[in-house]
Amino acid sequence: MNAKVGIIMGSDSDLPVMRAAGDILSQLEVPFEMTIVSAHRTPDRLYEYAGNAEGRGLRVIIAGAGGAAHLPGMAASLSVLPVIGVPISATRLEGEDALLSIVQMPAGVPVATVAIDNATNAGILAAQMLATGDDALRQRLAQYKAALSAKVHDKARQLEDS
Ligand code: RP5
Repeated sequence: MNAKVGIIMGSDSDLPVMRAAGDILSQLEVPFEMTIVSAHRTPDRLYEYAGNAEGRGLRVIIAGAGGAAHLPGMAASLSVLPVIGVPISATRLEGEDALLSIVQMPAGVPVATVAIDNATNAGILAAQMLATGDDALRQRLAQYKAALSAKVHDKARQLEDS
């Protein structure tokens, strides 16, 4: 199946965090692709990737980066696809640098930013965007949320009974 979500990251050192976005998309049966695109080390590749993303059938881009994290913002500047940014804890500033860099986009060029290292939420948000036009996916998301809720009820019961 053709990828609907493009997951990109600035470095292979981001993979341990970014893998979680792919895991949740697999669970929700959303086709995705994953690769490395560095805004600073491979700017030409970034222009090519973001410029061709929509034409290749992608509908959402998830971009993870640490430090001077320009990848999500630049991807957003080069495409009209929604971009979800994942700030990665990659430096001694533990992701606060990336968070501020990603979230502080100028008016007109938004990036939906999730919490530091929370690639799972980026995957869920991407699926929710796609689900606005996909009833079956909407159903799978509703089941996912119901399972989260059931887990909390179970834990509450266990605590109360202990
Ligand atoms: C950023 O610099 C990457 O997204 C990564 O989080 C960080 C460190 O990259 P490496 O030096 O480990 O390749 O561009």
